Amino acid sequence: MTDAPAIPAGERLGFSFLYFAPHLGPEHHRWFGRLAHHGYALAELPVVEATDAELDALRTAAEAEGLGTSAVGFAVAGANPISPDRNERRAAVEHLARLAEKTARLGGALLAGPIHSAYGLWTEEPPTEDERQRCIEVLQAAGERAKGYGVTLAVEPLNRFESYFLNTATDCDALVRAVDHPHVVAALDTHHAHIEEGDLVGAIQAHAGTLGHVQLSENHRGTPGRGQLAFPRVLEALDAIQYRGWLVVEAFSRQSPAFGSALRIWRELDDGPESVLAAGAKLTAPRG
Ligand SMILES: [Mn+2]
Repeated sequence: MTDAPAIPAGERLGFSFLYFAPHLGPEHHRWFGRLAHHGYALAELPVVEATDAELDALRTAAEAEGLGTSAVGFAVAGANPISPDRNERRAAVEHLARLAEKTARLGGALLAGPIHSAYGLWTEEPPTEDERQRCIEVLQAAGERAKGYGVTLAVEPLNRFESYFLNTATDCDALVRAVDHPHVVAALDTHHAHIEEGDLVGAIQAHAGTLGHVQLSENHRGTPGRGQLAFPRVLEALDAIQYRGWLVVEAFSRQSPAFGSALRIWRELDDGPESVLAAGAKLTAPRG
């Protein structure tokens, strides 16, 4: 736990570009200016499919608007951290190291996402202790590689419909403690937590020593503040554990139709990007 003074939540507010697409191009650069306009300090950018040239262009565009960057990525089939195949686990370390390198190329210091197990891969069984041990070893090695890039890896639990391996804050906290590497921390996404946790405040308390990244996302993943998430309670609970990291608004859409379908978003959830940006910025605005 840090004794650093609290930076106001509004100055730690970010927006995830996954709202627009999983693979960003020049057509997305204009949104950095809109983030800055709405008061965001950070752009969280998907890096899995990004080329170095695209990362350089994104960094330039973000910096021109005075925005910091973080990255979002995930583990993939063929490089699954929990695979029984040793070569595949080596590939997982390389994949995560490459994501950390891409994060640094963006000028960022944090990569968040489901990096614990390959996204979309199922055994049709609950997680095993062997899988957990493999994950710990891969994240230890990946954390050491990330450290070389000045990047911290934030491990994000997903809800049961997207991952069988890591669903809850308690399990994530225990995993990160077992990894025991200064460049590996826990992440909390309120969308997943809303599904999996009995009590969101309790989940945040369970993270007190390991939480290094937060994504603010509605139960329906649409416009934040227009769903069932009690964001004021979440922010209060984060203050209470002296969380000092980023607060990244994560909403999804059909802006990229294929990505929307992959996320099972079958209807319009919002009134467009400007409305979502404004609603997200309101989450941390002083009340009263
Ligand atoms: Mn998330």
